[in-house]
Amino acid sequence: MSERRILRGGLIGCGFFALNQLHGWAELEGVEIAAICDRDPARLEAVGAEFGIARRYTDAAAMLENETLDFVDIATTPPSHRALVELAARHKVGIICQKPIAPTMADARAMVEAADAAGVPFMIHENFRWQTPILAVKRAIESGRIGTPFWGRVSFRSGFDVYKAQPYLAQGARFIIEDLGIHILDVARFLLGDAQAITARTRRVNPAIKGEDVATMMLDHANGVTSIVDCSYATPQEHEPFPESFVEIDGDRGALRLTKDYRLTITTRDGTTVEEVAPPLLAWAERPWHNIQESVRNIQAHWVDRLASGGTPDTSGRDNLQTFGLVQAAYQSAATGQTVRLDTL
Ligand code: NAD
Ligand code: 89Y
Repeated sequence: MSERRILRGGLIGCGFFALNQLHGWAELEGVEIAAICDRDPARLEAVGAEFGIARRYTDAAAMLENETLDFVDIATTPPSHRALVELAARHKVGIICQKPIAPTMADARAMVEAADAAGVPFMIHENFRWQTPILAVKRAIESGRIGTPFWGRVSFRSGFDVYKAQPYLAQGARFIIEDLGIHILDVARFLLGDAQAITARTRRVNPAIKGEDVATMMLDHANGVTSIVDCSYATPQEHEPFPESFVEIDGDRGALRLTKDYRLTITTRDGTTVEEVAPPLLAWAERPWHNIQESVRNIQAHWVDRLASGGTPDTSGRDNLQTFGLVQAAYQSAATGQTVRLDTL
């Protein structure tokens, strides 16, 4: 029996969220982060020392030139994504790239084409669908207990101060749909199928930020399901739910609800069951982020499996064009007041 070779990854961008990615990789067998890169030398040194990674670069091109890697894990902010993905494609290594894939649809399409032309796997780090409670909802739908879904809602409403750890979120012309709504839209696709059109309304409530911090969206799914995706960072609550997503799905035989503290309730004409579907608190994780942190490890394990089997990752760059298309269409709809079909983008 042959032992599987240890996969070698290079991580680009050692900022706030990359620390979760480094912890996640450190937990997984069969993979190691062999080198790291950040254009900020101080960050590079601090993160290299914390995770015991000696091979450090301030330039991604130099890292790819000097290291023999199986893949790169791009954890920078979106303006750098396209150039880094194209660089990695030229070096013929697998590519993981953080969400949002890019600033524009044209960039996103070019990145997918670059990876395809190079023949390398390309996965967007779209991790929310890998959260334990969301996977439990998916299994509940697939069990058939609520029958065929006809309506859904995925909701994320919070007053948590996200600007403290991610100050750039307060500075962009676009905020909640591009940063957070993108995950919630992806969860809606994951649970209810692809959507072909979207109608969106947005608001900025917090005067200290530039973009929108509230969005209400209605999706027309290809299978006839209608869903609502609503997001807010302007909603303080008595029991702050950050970063829980709540889900409501009605089917022709019953309904399910994922509510606060990870309670999954399923009601049919035969009665109601309640299950706790909370994520585990990994050794390196911290509340309230542990739900997101566990999903990082889960999506990384999926990447390792798909690299080994040669299969396409579930959240491939091509798949993500659907989620990113919903983001772009939502902004267009909010600007024009019209419903926007994805095939017009
Ligand atoms: P950050 O600003 O804290 O870190 C980004 C780092 O990348 C910085 O250290 C910067 O110096 C470095 N960098 C930028 N361009 C570079 C380049 N060309 N070469 C090398 N280094 C470069 O940002 P962050 O908050 O960690 O966010 C990074 C990405 O992660 C964003 O796309 C964000 O949306 C995403 N994110 C995802 C989740 C999730 O749950 N999936 C959560 C938070 C953030
Ligand atoms: O950047 C965002 C993300 O991807 O998940 C939560 C977050 O950190 C703040 O909205």
